[in-house]
Amino acid sequence: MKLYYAIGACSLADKIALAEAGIPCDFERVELHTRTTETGADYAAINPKGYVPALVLDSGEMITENIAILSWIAEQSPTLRPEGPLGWFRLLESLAYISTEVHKSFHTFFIPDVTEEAKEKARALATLRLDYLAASLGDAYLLGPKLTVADPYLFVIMTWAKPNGVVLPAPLAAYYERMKARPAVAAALASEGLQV
Ligand SMILES: N[C@@H](CCC(=O)N[C@@H](CS)C(=O)NCC(=O)O)C(=O)O
Repeated sequence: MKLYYAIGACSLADKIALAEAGIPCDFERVELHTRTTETGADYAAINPKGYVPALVLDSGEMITENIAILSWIAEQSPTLRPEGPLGWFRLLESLAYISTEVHKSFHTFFIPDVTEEAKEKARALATLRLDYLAASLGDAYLLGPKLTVADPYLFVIMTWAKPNGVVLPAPLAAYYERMKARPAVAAALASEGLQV
């Protein structure tokens, strides 16, 4: 199995979730500017979407999109999804919110030459989305007392907050430190040379 990733990108969520699940995986770095991988391969030929993450299974089949990859990991490792009859749907609800509302609200910061006015609007939107999560945070993690695959996704997006002037609400700042202290998270950050 191989995860195509870029340094500090949302693919870090999948790397953390794979480690938390104990699923062995190889990693190949993608240079997003050139769409080539560290082995010199043409990434666009591997994943025509051109962006990370992409997970190639041992069968050779490829899964893209964080929601799909993280759901696949949760299916392999049921401890990483919430329990109860609505557990699976709570997970999808959470992944969808993180992807389409929180992740998307940070998109502006990665557009080259974006105006300060656009950044200010993006900060306001990101804060609104994070405020909702701060208010609905579970006992220790997003969906309750135990970690699910939604947590690494939210955590990785939160690593982009400070460098872009987005202030984390207090409950999320504490949650951020809790996540950082997990060995799988610390190891994944170190593997990409990140200090967050
Ligand atoms: N819809 C995709 C979005 C993934 C995404 O935004 N990837 C970013 C890194 S966080 C990327 O590769 N951007 C480079 C590009 O779009 O060219 C998903 O949720 O997996």
